[in-house]
Amino acid sequence: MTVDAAGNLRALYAAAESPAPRMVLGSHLDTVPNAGAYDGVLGVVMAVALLESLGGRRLPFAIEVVGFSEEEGVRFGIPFIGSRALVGRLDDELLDRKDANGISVRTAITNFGLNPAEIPRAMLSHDAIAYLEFHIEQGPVLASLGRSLGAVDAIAAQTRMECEFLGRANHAGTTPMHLRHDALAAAAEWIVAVECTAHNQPGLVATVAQIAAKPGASNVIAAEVRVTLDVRYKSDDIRDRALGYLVQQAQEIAERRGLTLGQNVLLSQRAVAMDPYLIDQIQEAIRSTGCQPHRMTSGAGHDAMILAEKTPAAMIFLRSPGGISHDPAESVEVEDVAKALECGLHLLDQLASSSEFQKRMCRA
Ligand code: HGY
Ligand code: MN
Ligand code: MN
Repeated sequence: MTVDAAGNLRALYAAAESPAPRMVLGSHLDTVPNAGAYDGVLGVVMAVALLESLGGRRLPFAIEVVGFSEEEGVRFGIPFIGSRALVGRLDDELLDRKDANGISVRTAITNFGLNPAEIPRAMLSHDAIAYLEFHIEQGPVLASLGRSLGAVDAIAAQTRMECEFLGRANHAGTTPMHLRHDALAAAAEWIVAVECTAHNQPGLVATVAQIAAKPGASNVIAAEVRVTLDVRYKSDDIRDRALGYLVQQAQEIAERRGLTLGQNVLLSQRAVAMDPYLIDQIQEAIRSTGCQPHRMTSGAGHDAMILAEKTPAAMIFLRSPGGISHDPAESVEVEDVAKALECGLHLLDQLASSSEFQKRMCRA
């Protein structure tokens, strides 16, 4: 196993003969604050377990397992740092991005004992012909249908941004209500408007989950409030339209209250379709386990949407009991993990003997 310059863990399971094209299996190693135990890391562990299940058997293609170093975007506000390195998008702008302590991605990589200058060597191998990711669904769909496994057909578009409501601090006891430019009241009005807008557009989700108010004293009217916005939808156009409307609402609220508005887009990720052929193969493999597959769109973002820029990508979802994720109550059913592994073995055998996959191997 090696550690690449972006901190991704990487290991190669050789093919029956070399040289041979490779399939990549992986997911992310990081997670969110107060998280569950499965988001990301389950996919890495399942990739390793799948290789172990081969019992030393070799396939016509090699298998590279990747544990991505950073996918959530918690520390630096911008996600997919690990997988961007594999598609050549871990650029200087992102490397210069700083965390809350003023430490840049570049410095964090160096402090970890790696060399940012070697990031270009982390690129996905040119002989990669597929990327597959096992991941918990993180939502209620499979559990509500009583299904163990899902085949992801697309990953929703998402935008993450920060908005700043810039008002004026003043004394909480002496400033009459009609003379205030209260940044926290403005942000609060907008947060309710964001939720209301999303409720009115079926399938749209919009979340304000971080808020920071300055100066933050209980007897001082807030001068500056920074909030984050996360907007997602299965298509780019509706996501874009909703985002435009929400920003316009923020501007209208700020103007009406005599404030100004700052805004900064942290991530604008288009919706990404998974590879149709791999989706079909996954559904067939799920059926081979005796399970009924469910084809579905992922509301959560995944490294597969980044890898899809360079190689056909697809995902296998495992049921999330209770639909809970990004919380310690996140779980998986042991029998679903067993079914997913069985599905993975069927899938590898299907691809190893498939003429379409042979063609893709020849083109690699
Ligand atoms: O937030 C997400 O889309 C995922 O957890 N990275
Ligand atoms: Mn996550
Ligand atoms: Mn994840």
